[in-house]
Amino acid sequence: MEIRKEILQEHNKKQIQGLENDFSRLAEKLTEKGVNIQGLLQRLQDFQVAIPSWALGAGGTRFGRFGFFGEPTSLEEKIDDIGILHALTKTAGAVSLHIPWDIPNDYAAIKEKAKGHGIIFDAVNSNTFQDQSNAQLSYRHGSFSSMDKEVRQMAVLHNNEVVDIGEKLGSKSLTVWLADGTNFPGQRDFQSSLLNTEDSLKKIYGHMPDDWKLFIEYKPYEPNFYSTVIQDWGTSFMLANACGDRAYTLVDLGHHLPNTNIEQIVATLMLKDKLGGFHFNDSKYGDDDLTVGSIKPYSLFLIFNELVNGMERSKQNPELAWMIDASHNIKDPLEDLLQSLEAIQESYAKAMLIDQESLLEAQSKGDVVQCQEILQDAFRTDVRPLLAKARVDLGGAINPLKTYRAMEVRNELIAERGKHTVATGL
Ligand code: RM4
Ligand code: MN
Ligand code: MN
Repeated sequence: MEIRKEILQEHNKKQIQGLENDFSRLAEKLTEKGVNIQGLLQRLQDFQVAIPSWALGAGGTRFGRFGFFGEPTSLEEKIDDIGILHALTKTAGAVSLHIPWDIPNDYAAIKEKAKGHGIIFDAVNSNTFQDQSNAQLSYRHGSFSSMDKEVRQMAVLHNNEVVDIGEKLGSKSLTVWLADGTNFPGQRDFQSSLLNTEDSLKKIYGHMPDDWKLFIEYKPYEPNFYSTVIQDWGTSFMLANACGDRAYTLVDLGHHLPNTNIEQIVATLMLKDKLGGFHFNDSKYGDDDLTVGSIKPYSLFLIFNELVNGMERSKQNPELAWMIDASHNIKDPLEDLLQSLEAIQESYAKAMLIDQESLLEAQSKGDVVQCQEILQDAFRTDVRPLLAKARVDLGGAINPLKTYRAMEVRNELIAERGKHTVATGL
């Protein structure tokens, strides 16, 4: 199924007058404050977030999985789903493939399909956290960090293969999330685990083409509960430095212990030009992978403040690879992603509204109250008309979720694909 432009426009027609009114009121207020509206709209329009190929079906927990109806059963159908998101929002113009869950059968055809939807192939993701069905050896006791040289070799070769697959699609980066770690004290030696990991990463880095980047994720716990080899940003940063200039740390919002100051991590990494990618989600406890902005929107805004700041100030830091990394256990995956995309754009827009000059002045005077006022003035602004305007000018929907429902997209997908289909992924 595809979103037909004429039908989308019909839905927009009913809301366009309301939007114009809201937008001009907001634009007037913001212009008075010295905001460059056109610049803001442009930046919103340029902001594209990758959708991971494993997040278009229902996610599960270790206790079970409740499937969602009309899930995509092939990579082609997954790309079509992202096409729906992109047609409605104009901000989901990329896909991040997970290998081996989504290995293309026909490269030319899949590239053609993606192109037709205006979708590019962003970072490719490897998987050494599960044993593959035809594998000779097991990752039970780790992959990059394993004490067994042959297992390490298998993990490196898998990653090299992922790079080769990405190459054929036009991807320019590899994201590594390493699940290696231990469940019990004494289970393995920390130092040699780290050394083995560094060695494996260097081999993969060496295999990458010269214009590729390596993103190294970190996570404190899960699936291992006593120790994780790459447990925090410091370890990732250290490994990235050991690999070379084109290796970077990747921050996933859910990969921190409760109350960690993520915005400060972002600021530090960007200062050192070492932030390569960013995974969006939200959480209450750990790597909950909930809808972006559903639990802690103010934190997200503060993080975006540092991202926006970093993008201005750290010119050597590469353009970030943005991706939603959420799991949809209970909602329609596409609706969930629409909500996440909206929350990301909302936070980004609000962060761009922060009056940085006045903030600096208040900071230098030690006026703590005023500093907070400045941040919260931006946070409390209702920027939704701006987002809608940015979208509509590109041919997207004024209200993507409403339009998705009005068009009965899920029912159409069920009619096309059947009810009890299951997507590959988590
Ligand atoms: C991990 C991590 C990775 C993602 C997997 C599926 O927790 O966030 O980015 O590839 O989950
Ligand atoms: Mn992630
Ligand atoms: Mn995660």
